[in-house]
Amino acid sequence: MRDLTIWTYDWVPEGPRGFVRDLRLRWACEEAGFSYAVKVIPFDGRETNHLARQPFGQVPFLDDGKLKLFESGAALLHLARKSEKLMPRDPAGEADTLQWTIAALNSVEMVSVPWWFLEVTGAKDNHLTDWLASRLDHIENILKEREWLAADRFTVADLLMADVLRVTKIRSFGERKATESYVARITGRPAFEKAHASQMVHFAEANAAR
Ligand SMILES: N[C@@H](CCC(=O)N[C@@H](CS)C(=O)NCC(=O)O)C(=O)O
Repeated sequence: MRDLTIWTYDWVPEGPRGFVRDLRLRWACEEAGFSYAVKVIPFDGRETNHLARQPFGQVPFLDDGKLKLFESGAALLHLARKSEKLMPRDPAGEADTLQWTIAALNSVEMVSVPWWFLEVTGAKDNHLTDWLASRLDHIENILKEREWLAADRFTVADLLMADVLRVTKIRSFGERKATESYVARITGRPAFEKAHASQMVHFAEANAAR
């Protein structure tokens, strides 16, 4: 029986396909070797229809048996606690993984998402550019020195940071070779490729049926 269920939308427009955050949870499950089901809630009416499961009307959310979690970061850390493949068990390695997981969400994505939003909505002067550049430069300097963010090995922190950084517009903004090669290396993992392909099939089938 599959205890893990990843919830996503029944359909999304073309732009976000391949980037919807259920991908993070699919990817983590693939890395850990967990079997999982994917279930859907309607995209239309999302503002109000599933607030009991995700208070902002968003996806993803996760069921693990009777446990229910929203926020991709919380769900990833929950999965990481179930598998050493995602987070080491020694206290130093675990602490390192936790801090870099939160850094991806709170120090990079907190800046990159509003920056990206201003870009795609055609803002004439994107006032967040210097702020984002500074965060990306710090990441670049770190990635020049090491292969993995935490614990000298692949962890869920790499999964999340690579997913945050792989948004094309962010990567094409400035030349950062270490970051480029990091994102290519982490997203070249078979687990990412499988998760990405599954999401693309999911939304292509949904689109054909719509
Ligand atoms: N902080 C949330 C963000 C979730 C999020 O932005 N989800 C997007 C899909 S990737 C969504 O549901 N967007 C639709 C909307 O906001 O109406 C998380 O990481 O789970």
